[in-house]
Amino acid sequence: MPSRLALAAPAFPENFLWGASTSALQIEGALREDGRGVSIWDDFGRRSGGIADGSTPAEACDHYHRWPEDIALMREAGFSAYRFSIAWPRVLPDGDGEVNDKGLDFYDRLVDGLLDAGIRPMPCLYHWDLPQALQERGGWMNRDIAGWFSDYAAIVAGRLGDRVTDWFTLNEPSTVAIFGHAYADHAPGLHRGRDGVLAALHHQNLAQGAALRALRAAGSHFRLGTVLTLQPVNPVTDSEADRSAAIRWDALWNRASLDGVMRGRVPDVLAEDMAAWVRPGDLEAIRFPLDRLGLNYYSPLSIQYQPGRLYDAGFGPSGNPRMTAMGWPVDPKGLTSILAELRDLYGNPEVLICENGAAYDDRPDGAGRVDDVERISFLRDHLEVVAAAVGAGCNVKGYLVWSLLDNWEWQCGFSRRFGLVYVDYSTQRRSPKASFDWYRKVIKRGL
Ligand code: PNW
Repeated sequence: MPSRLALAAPAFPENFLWGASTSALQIEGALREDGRGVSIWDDFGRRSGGIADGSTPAEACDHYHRWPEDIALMREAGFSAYRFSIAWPRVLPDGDGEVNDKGLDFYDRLVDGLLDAGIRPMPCLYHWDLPQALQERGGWMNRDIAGWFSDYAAIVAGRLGDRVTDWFTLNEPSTVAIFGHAYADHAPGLHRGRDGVLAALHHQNLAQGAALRALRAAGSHFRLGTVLTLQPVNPVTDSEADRSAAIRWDALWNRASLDGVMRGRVPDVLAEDMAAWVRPGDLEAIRFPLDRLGLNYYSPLSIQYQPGRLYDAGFGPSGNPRMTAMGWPVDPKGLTSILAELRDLYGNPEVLICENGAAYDDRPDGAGRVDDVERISFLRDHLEVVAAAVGAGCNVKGYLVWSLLDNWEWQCGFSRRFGLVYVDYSTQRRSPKASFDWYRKVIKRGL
């Protein structure tokens, strides 16, 4: 007879961290309250006309006022960790100079509330809401931003560092660089091509290195990380043109950030162009021994040769019929290969999965329930991969779902729902979806 053990569901280590992630701009609202300055995303939609439903993040989920209710939801789900972001313009309305204590007070209350609920706060210092005043000085294209960002990091650590030990610096620098500085569908909405992307990548790397050192100086016991979105990049065909386009895209999307912080290196295919931005000593300043790597995983990418696009590379069909409402293919094996690569080629760093999740067309039934079976399958399939990777020696220490709440999904506005909790934006009523109950059970009893 087979032993019961052999049939046991995939297991997660003790002390595995469970929770979810959010970001300030996507949930807080209250953009004009308590002295917050303007961010590049506040009015981006109106300026660019590029937000799918014409909405703004002015109210979002009103988390700025409803955070106690949101912490109660996390507690109910049994979270042990929560990653949120700190809005730079709440802390420094002009990006540097005068500190706005009222902005810091909000995060003070939030951190205390989380600790009271037994949930570990894991703030990320930059999730895309750059102070507009800094954009006017060049933003991520100005090398001085390394100093602006590390000063901001030191201020936040000075205020919260007596209670917060886990810190992340940037969220997805490659998304910021490419979507914000070349494709223009993210703020600041620039069409600056290669120069824009490489400058923004390099200056984010520099800023991250400077901020990590400032945080280390503020707390030798801090656990420091940064958050990258890593996607296996597959050429659409086997042609030489598609394969070399995929190598260039992999360098831009994954390696410029990953090899920067982990190895102090610029990927070969970018080295010549990047040389315009790199000064002596920069690569040493970028490399940093992280305590953990934050990993966001959504899907693999299919890339093909498209002359005229950024680095003559563009998105092609994945051929995968299983897709989320974002049009992203569902492919948990991509996560397997990223985790194996971090183990085999990058020294098996400690990894916290900081985002994984899916948007679906959720609609409450007559009783107000959302039976989001597709999200449950998505999460289950990815968690099985995580459990298997841990069994295969990958150093994954936790898993955070994107996202706790439905929220303001950047250029998609409110039209895409990623939450474990449904939000009715006319009343701000929160209703846990079926996936919320499912996740609560997984946290308690395993898969
Ligand atoms: C991440 N892509 O963004 C962000 O960190 C979140 O704020 C966001 O809500 C979430 O994923 C869902 O979109 C991404 O095009 C944006 O590959 C774009 C891409 C990936 C992640």
